Amino acid sequence: MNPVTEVRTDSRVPECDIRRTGLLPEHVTAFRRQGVLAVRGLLTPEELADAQQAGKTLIDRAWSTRSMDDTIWTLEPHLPDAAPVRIEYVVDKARPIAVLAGHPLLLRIMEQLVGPNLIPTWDSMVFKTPAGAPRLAWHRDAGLYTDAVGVTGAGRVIDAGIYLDPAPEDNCVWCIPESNYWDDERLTTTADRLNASEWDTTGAVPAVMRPGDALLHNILTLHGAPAVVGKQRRVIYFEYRPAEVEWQLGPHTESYIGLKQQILRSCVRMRAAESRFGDEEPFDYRPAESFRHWADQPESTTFRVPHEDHWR
Ligand SMILES: O=C(O)CCC(=O)C(=O)O
Repeated sequence: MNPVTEVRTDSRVPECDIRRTGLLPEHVTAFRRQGVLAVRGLLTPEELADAQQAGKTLIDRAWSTRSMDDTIWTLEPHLPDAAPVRIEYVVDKARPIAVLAGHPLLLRIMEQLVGPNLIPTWDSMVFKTPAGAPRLAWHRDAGLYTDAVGVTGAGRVIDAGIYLDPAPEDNCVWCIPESNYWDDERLTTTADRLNASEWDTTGAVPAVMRPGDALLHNILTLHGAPAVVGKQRRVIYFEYRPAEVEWQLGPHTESYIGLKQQILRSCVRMRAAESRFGDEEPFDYRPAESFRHWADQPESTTFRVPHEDHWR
């Protein structure tokens, strides 16, 4: 195999050095087969620093307010041992994260994998502070479909996790390659067996990541993460789905599509307006004509579109 385009598929997740090779057909195939792909070096050092600062500000705010607004804590936040572990709607909460959501390289990868009608769905930051975070049990992600493998076994509903901190083997996401094709029974049996002890990685591979990398996973890929104390790991998750899947199967209502397309277009514009990205070719969002719904909705004044307001 040509070493320049080698896709590793052994005991590690397949990977792509995005700024050197771009996303090659072999990366697409590896992702579709294994349900996971590490995209190395997505962020420039400057953009990484901005995102790290934004992540810090959001976590500091959670600690100082001890609020549960859009924030998940390990325990009731007033308890002394409580720690925040997740913040929702981060594109609305920090401009550098909105600018990140307009990242042309990321969006072009998503266009290739999700298809031309991609829309952003979930945006969150999942993190471990030095105060600690419990194990994230083995799971598939939320918003599943009846007959999910038929809809997206090959991976058109994708979560992109952008790493702000190192994720070494003892503090990274582990995943089971090809579990994206498993039926419900095999999935449940395996997850139950693995979750029966504190941390069992039988059949799994570690997704070791560096700051500025992105880990793409098919939402059907079985994954989890060990408990950790004394280390920081912050990951910004952007999930994408094809608008035609949302339109026909949900989980959101049809009106959600136009709102999220408005936000995507705004993030691309915000990024293009920043002179430091002057050399960059902005992402050209061109869904099929029948899936251009951004003008159907009143112009949104917020980047926060609560899922619960748009469930079917
Ligand atoms: O980043 C992590 O530790 C895993 C996050 C995850 O799997 C989830 O939030 O569903």
